[in-house]
Amino acid sequence: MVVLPLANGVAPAIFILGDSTADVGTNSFLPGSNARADFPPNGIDFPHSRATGRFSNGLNSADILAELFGYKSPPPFLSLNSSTLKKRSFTGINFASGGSGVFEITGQSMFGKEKIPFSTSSNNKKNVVTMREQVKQFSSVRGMLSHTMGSAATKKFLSKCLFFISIGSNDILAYYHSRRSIRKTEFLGLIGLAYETHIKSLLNLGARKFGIISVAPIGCCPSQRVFNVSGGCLEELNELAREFHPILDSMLWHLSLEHEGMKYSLGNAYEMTINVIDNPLAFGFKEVKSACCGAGKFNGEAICDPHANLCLKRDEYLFWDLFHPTQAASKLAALTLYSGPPRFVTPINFSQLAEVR
Ligand SMILES: *C1O[C@H](CO)[C@@H](O)[C@H](O)[C@H]1NC(C)=O
Ligand SMILES: *[C@@H]1O[C@H](CO)[C@@H](O)[C@H](O)[C@H]1NC(C)=O
Ligand SMILES: *[C@@H]1O[C@H](CO)[C@@H](O)[C@H](O)[C@H]1NC(C)=O
Repeated sequence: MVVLPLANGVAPAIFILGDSTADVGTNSFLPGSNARADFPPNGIDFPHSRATGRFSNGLNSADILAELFGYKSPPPFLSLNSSTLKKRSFTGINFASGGSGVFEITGQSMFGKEKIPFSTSSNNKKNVVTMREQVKQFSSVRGMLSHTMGSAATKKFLSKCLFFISIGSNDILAYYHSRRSIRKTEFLGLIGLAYETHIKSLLNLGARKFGIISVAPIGCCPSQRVFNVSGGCLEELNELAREFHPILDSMLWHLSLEHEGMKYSLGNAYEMTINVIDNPLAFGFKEVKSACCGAGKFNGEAICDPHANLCLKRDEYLFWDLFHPTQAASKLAALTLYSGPPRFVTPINFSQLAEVR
């Protein structure tokens, strides 16, 4: 007889997939990865100032979302051994890997978000866990649940679990900074299709409740402002991010018609973030252009490492490093996803997603 440890939350478990915006230390387990943050001053505001591999001064949005649902933030899949994996399968696991993208190739050989070129030629040292591999890892978790509970109970269990996905920035960055051999509309169509493939795989594995986060105005990241002589956002990059949202919206809507019991909530990271950049003071931010930690123009020309500049009032900054938000900004984002209005999250917010049957 198996007793399901139903946590305080209304959903029995939370599974998180995606890139560095949701990575809680996955890449620290990839010895060959260049996309990592397991060194100070990353984590300076984390308990014991520990650098956990999060691309943040403290927590990221995945952590805070989990907390809002009454959970401890799910640990990285790669940190689990056979016994902890079994236990965690019932409460939640985080598969997200910094540098990964919707496309299999993103983060492997193209210009990745972490901006460090590397070679894929000789060895099989992994740089990232790709989205397809993350889904595969979840599939092994499902196998374990099935083995323990039987397939009918697993189906029922998974239909109530929440699946958070935050991915796409790295694909768009890679496309923008590559030779762009295909047209924009074609690129957006392809990324939509590839994303749909992942969601369909998860649906086939029993997932039903999706909390999806679209792409933020990545043209406003310190690392991208550097490319604008006037110091403004890179408009073309923002346009790609903006146009990605309706593609996700229609993909999810169509899938929800085709798959019984599918529910979703789509966070508009673009609107949420632009709103803060346009009215920083209203949200308690004083600096929305420069990163707190980094070097060069806007602190956007080098990663956050022990040699970087570090700001004092981290909560007044929107950006922690050249690409990623501070803990303060992540907190705001998570709260907006959890209980925000339709301008920022549709057709329902994340708290409603958990409750809906
Ligand atoms: C979203 O979340 C809150 C808190 O759960 C809920 O009360 C509210 O009705 C929702 N907001 C909107 C505008 O849908
Ligand atoms: C698995 O990890 C836990 C916690 O990290 C540890 O206490 C336990 O001994 C490990 N179990 C096995 C089978 O390695
Ligand atoms: C650079 O920023 C300005 C606003 O300051 C904007 O008008 C312009 O379009 C941007 N240039 C590029 C190449 O995105």
